[in-house]
Amino acid sequence: MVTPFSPESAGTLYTNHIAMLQEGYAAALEEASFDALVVHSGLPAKQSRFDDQYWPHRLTPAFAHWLPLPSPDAVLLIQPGKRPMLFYSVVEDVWESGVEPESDHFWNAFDEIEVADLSGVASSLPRGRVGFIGEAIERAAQWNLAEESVNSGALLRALDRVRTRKSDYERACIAEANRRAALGHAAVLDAFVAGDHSELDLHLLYLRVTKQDDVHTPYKNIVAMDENAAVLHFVNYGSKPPRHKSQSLLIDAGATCMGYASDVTRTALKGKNSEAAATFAELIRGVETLQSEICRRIRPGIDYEDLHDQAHHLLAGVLRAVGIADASEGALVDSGATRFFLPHGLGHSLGIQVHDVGCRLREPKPENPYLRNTSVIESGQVFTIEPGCYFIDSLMQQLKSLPISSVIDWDLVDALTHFGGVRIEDNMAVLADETINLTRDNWPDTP
Ligand SMILES: [Mn+2]
Repeated sequence: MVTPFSPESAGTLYTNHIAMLQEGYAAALEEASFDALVVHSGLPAKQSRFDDQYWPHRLTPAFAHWLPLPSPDAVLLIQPGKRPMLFYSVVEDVWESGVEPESDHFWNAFDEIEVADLSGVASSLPRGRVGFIGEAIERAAQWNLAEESVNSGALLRALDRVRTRKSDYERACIAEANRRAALGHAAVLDAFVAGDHSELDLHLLYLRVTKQDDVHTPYKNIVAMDENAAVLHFVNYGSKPPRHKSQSLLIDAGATCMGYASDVTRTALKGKNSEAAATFAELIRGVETLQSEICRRIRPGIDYEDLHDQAHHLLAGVLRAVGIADASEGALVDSGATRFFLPHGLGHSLGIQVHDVGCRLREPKPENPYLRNTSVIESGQVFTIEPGCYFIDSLMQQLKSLPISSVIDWDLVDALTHFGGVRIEDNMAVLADETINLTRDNWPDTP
């Protein structure tokens, strides 16, 4: 069990997190031959050159790694062996207000320097090779930093590796992000079963229960009913409740805590009074069993891609069990048939970014083109496990043209197409001697 983050209990966790970053960043700087590092928090980005609206500000991930201060144009100076320095300016603005951080546990870790404007940062920079990370590269130019020091690939790769090994503080943040998301999922699943709601209704209900504005969710909620569940990233919510006796719902939605994301998917069905609905219910149970079996197999030292391949073998078993395919598991996997039902990867690294960095160190095998995690599983990693099974029209048409199509019950596939598909996704934290399911451990108790 990981205790979810709270401002009151953050003290030691956060101190240890900063100590880990000091060490990790010092090693990364040495590896990439830098003496110090400037991390810029980012600047508001215009949505279009033809308009004067701005995207919601997203912190530079390396900045968020140190502190959850949601301010644009702030600067962090990191020097091995020294306390990190934080520069920021308070701008009086009649149009905008600053965003307050949700918790103030982090201030003591930095030497804070309030400046009139950031041009003064240049005089505080140490001698030697100073790296710059951030999107606002005009700032690097203002401070006379060498062009090759800006977002250096060697440094970013070294820092990405630091990002894959989560501290206890980071696991607590992701646990709390899961607790928040789980409240929303539970409310949406209850509402779906109890009444007639549109996809838009359920999306808004999720935002309300998780106390998030749409622009603050870690990614755009996927709320898909029936056939829409076959669109892997469906976000064009319908505003009218569907009028069928049986309905499926796929909801893939997360939350954030201190800049850390959760990423959770559930699939539900109501109205099981048809043969096809009963089979789809069986398919949901099959994917759930598959998913928990894969979660059970997570161990340090295993290739994540091997788990992905094992998920295809288990999926072949599910396809056989529900009557979709009548061939051996080996034949269904080797022919590529399972890839048409499960085209995406088993999961991805999770942290500050919902598709976090550092776990796709090599290309996956050709049959797994969308796999975002090809790492060897290590203690400290946090990643998702999200197998699925879908009836995607274009992929079913391709499958029909292969010899293996003769073992598929196409009448059953046609009957199931109405339900779109299934995906079940949890967030897993790997420790040396145990693996923790941050999603299920933080699910609200059913009254
Ligand atoms: Mn995911």
